Amino acid sequence: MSGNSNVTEEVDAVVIGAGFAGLGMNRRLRDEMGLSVRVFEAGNDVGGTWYWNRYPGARCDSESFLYCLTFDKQLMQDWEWSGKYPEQPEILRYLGHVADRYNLRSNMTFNTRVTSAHWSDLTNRWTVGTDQGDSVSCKWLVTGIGCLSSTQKPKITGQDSFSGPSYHTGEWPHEGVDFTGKRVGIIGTGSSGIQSIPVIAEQAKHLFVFQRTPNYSVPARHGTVTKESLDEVKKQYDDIMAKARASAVGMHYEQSGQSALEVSEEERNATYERGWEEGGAKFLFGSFNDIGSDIRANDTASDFIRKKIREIVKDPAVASKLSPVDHPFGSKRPLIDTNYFDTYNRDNVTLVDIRSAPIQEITPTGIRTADGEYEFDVLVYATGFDAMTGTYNKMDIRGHDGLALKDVWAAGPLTYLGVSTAGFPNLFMITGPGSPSVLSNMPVSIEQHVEWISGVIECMQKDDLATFEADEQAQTDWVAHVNELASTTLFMQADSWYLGANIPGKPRVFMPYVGGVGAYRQKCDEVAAAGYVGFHLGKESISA
Ligand code: NA7
Repeated sequence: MSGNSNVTEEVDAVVIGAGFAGLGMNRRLRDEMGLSVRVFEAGNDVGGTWYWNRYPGARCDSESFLYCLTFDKQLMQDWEWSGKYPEQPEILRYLGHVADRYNLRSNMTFNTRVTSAHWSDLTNRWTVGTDQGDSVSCKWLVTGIGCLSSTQKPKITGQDSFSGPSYHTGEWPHEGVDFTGKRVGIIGTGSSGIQSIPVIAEQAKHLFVFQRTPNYSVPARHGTVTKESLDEVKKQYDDIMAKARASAVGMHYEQSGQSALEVSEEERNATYERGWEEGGAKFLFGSFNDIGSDIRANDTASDFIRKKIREIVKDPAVASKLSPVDHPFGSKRPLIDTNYFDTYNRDNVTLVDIRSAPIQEITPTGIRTADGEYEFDVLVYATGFDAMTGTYNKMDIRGHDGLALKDVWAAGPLTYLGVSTAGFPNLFMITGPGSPSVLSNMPVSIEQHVEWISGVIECMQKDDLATFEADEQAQTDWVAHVNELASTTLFMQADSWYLGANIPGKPRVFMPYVGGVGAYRQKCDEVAAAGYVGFHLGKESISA
């Protein structure tokens, strides 16, 4: 017991977040293991990432049938996706259906943000505080807070003076935005920009795209899917998901076993051409196995995409500005699009290169750059997130002796297996830094963590143990392994959010684990089978 008179509720577990992770964890702990659980969610309903990211064109880059929870085979058989890729409204409907179907909202508290979590060595419990005044005591604390949930809006001189509305893609108004007849400015050409620009361009009177760094993108080849093709998938669902779980990125595709350098130029280009026509992740993963590791191989893919940009974009000067040259293909998050480059052939779209002529200020009527003034009515920030650690650092999480997580992570996140941090017992991070997370099809990684974490809790309950904590040396070794693997890849050659490079002052540390979903799962399973080697399992259960 907590012994704290201010405590408003005592439960076995608190779960933070009601996206895929929070829903899956709640179902597992509450319904399958019989624990008392409280879930806190900042939004007013379930959805997580897909609750907030409602910008035009928002959709997932994983194919629909792979982007799902698999704990109930009947759910997998019953749900019908309508498109090749799941669009944001459909994912939100799916997660709403999951919540309804398993009555998962009944122990969720919405519109409530967790602001603090303090561990007590006296009681071996966490006290979780919220912005609504809750103070909940729990034995287990699980974060399902997403990897891209703290938006980053750069500080730009004069931005508060803008007289029209401005929106961040990651905090999009639920009622939508009507751009009809409006002049629109958008800053950012990452995934959110590349998805929203073609859609906004179709509606707006004029769209100014403020681009700092051009990005590689390949066609998604999005479209509807037939019932027959989904039925075929459903017949083989177990096999497909088994392959996805054992794969590098949580998808079932066969990875190519061939080097881009061991085939003729003609054969290589034919392979890229097939990937381009097929679209999506297959261009990267189905073509050659060394695009991510050998710069000479990578150059062939990067050159191919630049050639495509020159073919698609009619104005050679615009094509040149849209062609990435400062980082290898895939070293930033690989993007897939619908009509992105074609959009620059429209008369109502202007590309503004703010690398050569930076933004000087935002004015009441638009943006002034070093080479001119651009007037518009609505401003869109597609400027990304403080990825992977931003949301952790916003909460006051304290472990032993009041140790603050954000201090422990000041030089970059320290975790063992990306799921636990030394000094913070009984705290589990679903898809935390140091796990494959954002380099994978997220639900596959999320469910792996849900299963592994609940396995820990089951074992602790069976043996009546009180505390579970990462060993400092095991953590140091894991972090070194994560860094060492990343250093062998071309990921280190881009200023990406994977490296924290998009946030001024953030330590330059590669945060996700590049070793692959399958290998990572195997490592986690081995750790569990060996009695959770690298963790301390404490016996003292102290009751107040
Ligand atoms: P990203 O991928 O971080 O893209 C952000 C974009 O915003 C990128 O083009 C940035 O340019 C640009 N940006 C950021 N700050 C500035 C400033 N100060 N001035 C001009 N331009 C700026 O975020 P997304 O939301 O698109 O995607 C995030 C992930 O969500 C995505 O990868 C998917 O996993 C889903 P830069 O490249 O830094 O020069």
